[in-house]
Amino acid sequence: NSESTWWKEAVIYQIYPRSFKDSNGDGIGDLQGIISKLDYIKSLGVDAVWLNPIFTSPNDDNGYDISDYRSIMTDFGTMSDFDELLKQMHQKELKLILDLVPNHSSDEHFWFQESRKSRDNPYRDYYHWWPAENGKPNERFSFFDVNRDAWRYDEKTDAYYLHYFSIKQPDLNWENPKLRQEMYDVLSFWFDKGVDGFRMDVVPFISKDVSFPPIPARFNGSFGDYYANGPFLHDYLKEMNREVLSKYNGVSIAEGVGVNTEDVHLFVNPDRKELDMLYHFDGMGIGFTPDGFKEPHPDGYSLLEFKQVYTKWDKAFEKGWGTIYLGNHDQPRMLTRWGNDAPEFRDLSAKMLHTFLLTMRATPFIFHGDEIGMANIKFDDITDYRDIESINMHHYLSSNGGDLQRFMSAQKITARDNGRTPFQWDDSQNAGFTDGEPWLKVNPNHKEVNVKYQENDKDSILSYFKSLIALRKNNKTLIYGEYQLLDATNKSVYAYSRNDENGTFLVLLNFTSVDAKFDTDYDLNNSELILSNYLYMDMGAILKPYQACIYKF
Ligand code: TEU
Ligand code: CA
Repeated sequence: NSESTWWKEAVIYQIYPRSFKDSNGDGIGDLQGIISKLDYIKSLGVDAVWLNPIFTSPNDDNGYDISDYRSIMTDFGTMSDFDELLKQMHQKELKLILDLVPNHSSDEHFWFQESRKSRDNPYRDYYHWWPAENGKPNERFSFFDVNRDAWRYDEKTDAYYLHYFSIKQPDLNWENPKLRQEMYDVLSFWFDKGVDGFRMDVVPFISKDVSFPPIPARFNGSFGDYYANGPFLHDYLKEMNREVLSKYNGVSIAEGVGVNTEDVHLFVNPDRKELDMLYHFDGMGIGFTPDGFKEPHPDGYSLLEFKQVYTKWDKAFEKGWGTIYLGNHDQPRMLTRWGNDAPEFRDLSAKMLHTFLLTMRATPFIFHGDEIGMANIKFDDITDYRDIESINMHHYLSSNGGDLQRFMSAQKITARDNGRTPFQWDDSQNAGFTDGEPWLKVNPNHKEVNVKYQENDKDSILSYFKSLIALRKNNKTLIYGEYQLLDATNKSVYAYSRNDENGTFLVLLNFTSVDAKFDTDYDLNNSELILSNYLYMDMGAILKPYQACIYKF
């Protein structure tokens, strides 16, 4: 495989810069903090790092509201810190992927400041405006506004502007060729510095039907599906490819919200010359109730549904390549959500989930902290939350007589801040993250769960995680080999094989806290056990709680 598709064989490590390592005691992670931990990152065996946005931002949505796409957020450092980070990463043969936010900017961006000044301002058409004399625009839903309304009235020019996210994140108007060129220039600016690719935030949303018709009823409650795949989306992506991506060697990854298995090839089929990879959201709704605020289903999640989703996505690509993840900065911790964060099951279930991530036929994205089994913090008090999504939903429910108690209890499982608490380096007061006051509370379990302990323990989650990466790297079958679901109707065990001319791997994963039977046609007596999260094995047809095994035939 050629250098230009390095990302197929890569393991990508996601860093939420605000939460990784603070170098100057202001309680906020920063670029110098990341530089100081490059040896750690390298020791994991990962190939590339994806950084959430590091650009100048008033931080209404932690950097996803950008006011200057070409400078570094003061909290995170300076451009020379960035240059040093990139240089040192490349010296260590680590690639750097940045986050492009093309769908919206900050309302404090110069473009928007100009745009809202007058109806004939040269930047007016950089955003979506609806003149008030045309009446109230058709309903659009905002993910983060306290009123849930994506149209905000702006007095100065007697018009509404569109914001799918917070009121400080006005949507950019991709129908305007000037705006598109601005974005391509931003990409070139960073590619010229030598970055190795971009993850593209809500890129399926960039094209809109600017007549803004009523949303068809079938999208009620799933606005994201309506927002995705607008009329000119693929024209814009092709243009972006032609103008920028094709001129550089970087990887392009769509955040694929609203994209299903039928549409995905439109993004990633290499013949179409658009993007390289996309990560889907099908797994992220499993076990959460669809209506209102995100709430866990009282019966937990269904492993059958989980298996169906990941099996369907394995088959989704005739041409093109998939990704796989179980957590990120928008999700609760994977251990709490898909495993079991009780002390007796923490290590076992974290290892089991990593076994899944690193043995599937797709590029794994590992969210920092998952390699040591960080868990949800489960705040009791709304004042502990920093995420605009939680705070504004709380505000909305309080002003509309919503069930706040139920909301707060759901947040312990579903809130995004659960995945954003500071990284746990050691057992000291702030987990070695900062000498100051951390911007978000540190999980008290850092006394037991931290890098310092796990680095010195060959049976730790961290050590197991490193072995898994090494195993994947040394066995192309685990990267490219055919995936086949086995024992499909088993409600407790996820069993599958990976197979090519070099042999067959059998992966067995017990997703429950009790012993579980499994039934595959493989005779384990003819195989070698390559890796397991249990020390002692009997070869019977029973898996212990959260047991994970990889056999080779
Ligand atoms: O997320 C886009 C998205 O659609 C969801 O992940 C959404 O944020 C989530 O469902 C809310 O619960 C991206 C970023 O990853 C996220 O951090 C930003 O807040 C969002 O875009 C806006 O830029
Ligand atoms: Ca700092």
